[in-house]
Amino acid sequence: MQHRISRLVLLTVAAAVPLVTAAAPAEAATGYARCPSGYFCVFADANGGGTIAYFHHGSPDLRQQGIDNTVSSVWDRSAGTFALCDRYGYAGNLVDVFSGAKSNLDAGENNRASSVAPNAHGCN
Ligand SMILES: [Ca+2]
Repeated sequence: MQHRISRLVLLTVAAAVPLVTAAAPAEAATGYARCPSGYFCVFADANGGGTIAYFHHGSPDLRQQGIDNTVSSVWDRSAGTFALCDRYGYAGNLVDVFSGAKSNLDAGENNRASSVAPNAHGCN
């Protein structure tokens, strides 16, 4: 009986995680291949490496996804354009990322994004 209760608690915790975070790490695939179709994906390392976060509607604060000031590559698998912003709350334009774009960030944009806006020129 003791064992059964412990397992129930673990299942509850695991189920709650996706509700707290807007993005979750994928462990099976590697690199860019982890980016789900239809999402805008950002990666902490070049060439789709490292921590991944992916969005339908962006994020006002990339600390929530554990990828603040570390984004080094992107893949926009959505139909729309997203903008990387230097500061929280969609402030400080860095670069627009268009549908289908898949690349490393330029040196001036690397490791700076702190929020992701869900449209072109979306950063204030
Ligand atoms: Ca920043």
